[in-house]
Amino acid sequence: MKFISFILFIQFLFAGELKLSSIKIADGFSKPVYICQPPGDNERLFVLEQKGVVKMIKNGEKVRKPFADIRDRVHNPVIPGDERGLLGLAFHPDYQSNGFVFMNYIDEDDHTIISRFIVSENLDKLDTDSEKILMKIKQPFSNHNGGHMVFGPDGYLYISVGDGGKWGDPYNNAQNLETVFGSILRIDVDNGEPYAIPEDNPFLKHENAKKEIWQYGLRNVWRFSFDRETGDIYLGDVGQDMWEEIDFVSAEDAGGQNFGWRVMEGNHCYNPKENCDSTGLMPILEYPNDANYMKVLTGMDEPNVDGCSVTGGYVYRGSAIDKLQGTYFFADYCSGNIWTFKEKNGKATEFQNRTEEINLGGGGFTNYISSFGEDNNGELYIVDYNGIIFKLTVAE
Ligand SMILES: [Ca+2]
Ligand SMILES: [Ca+2]
Repeated sequence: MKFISFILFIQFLFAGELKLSSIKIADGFSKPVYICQPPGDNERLFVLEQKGVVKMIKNGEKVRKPFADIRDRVHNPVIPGDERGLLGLAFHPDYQSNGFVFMNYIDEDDHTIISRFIVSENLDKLDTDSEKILMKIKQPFSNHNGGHMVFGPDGYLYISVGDGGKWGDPYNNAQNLETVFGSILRIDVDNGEPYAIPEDNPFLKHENAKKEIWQYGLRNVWRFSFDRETGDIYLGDVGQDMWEEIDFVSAEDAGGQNFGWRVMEGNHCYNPKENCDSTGLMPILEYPNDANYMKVLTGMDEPNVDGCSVTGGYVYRGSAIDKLQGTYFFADYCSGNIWTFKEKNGKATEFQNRTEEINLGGGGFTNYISSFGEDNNGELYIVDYNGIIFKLTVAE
């Protein structure tokens, strides 16, 4: 027993020694915004380019010919700071048998389009003529288009729809269940025409509500994810002028949550500015978003502040870095900061800034982390909007 205690003690001593790093696995992408892997395929990673192209990394090598090119129907050109273009992609859980790929993009007339495509006989090529549009939503403004799509552990497709845009949610869309804006939608793509509403969606009995709504009160969730072990959901909701936030809901509580926007920004009243009804769910974590303010104040192009736009990430469930089990990674698009925490009883614990440690590009540091991604083994990737894909590793 004493010996085991000693071993445990030694392990404890070294527990703090874990040092993370990153390696570049591919570069030369044009404004990449996401990376993912189809179920049942450990050879290929798929990288989304915002202009409307999907590229592959096959057995570690970037493939020249794209998997898909839908530039003919995606809003172009993508100007700096543009929130339009190809924004999300999800492989069907039964992709190996049905070849279904779902994409979320902004078309030339500023609609959000959610479509299903089918892979061609050549498995390295999507049949772009197979497009079947499931949803077409006219965007009132060019920004806040959400765009992320993920299949949940229940097999339903979850879709992030931003509040529609402009500034301060002028139409109060996010609190309005009669519009899909400012929400996470949940649909059944395996039934109905063109899809069905799951029977346990929370607002089915609400007469005028959009029945697709799963959660609401969101400003612009750019990326969200499910913990692949627990089914808990983590959402990165981009803030207005003051606060960026991560929202968390456990798998057993999920459905029907109001995350507070535009009444609240993070933990703070937004509209009205004081004495707001703060019954909206509080974020698990917030950080100040003072980039624009600091820019004016200091005249610096890239002031050293926490950030300006949260990029939601993943709970690490890989096997390569055992000590990271259950650690949630997220980042800020503007400052390049990468942070982690562990959720315990609905609270963020062990919060850490990992930016220097992960040291993207060995010091060739990026300010533009557009997304994280996860492969089938649960290993994590970091997408640099400047065109580079990194993999999270342990320092030698
Ligand atoms: Ca919009
Ligand atoms: Ca909120």
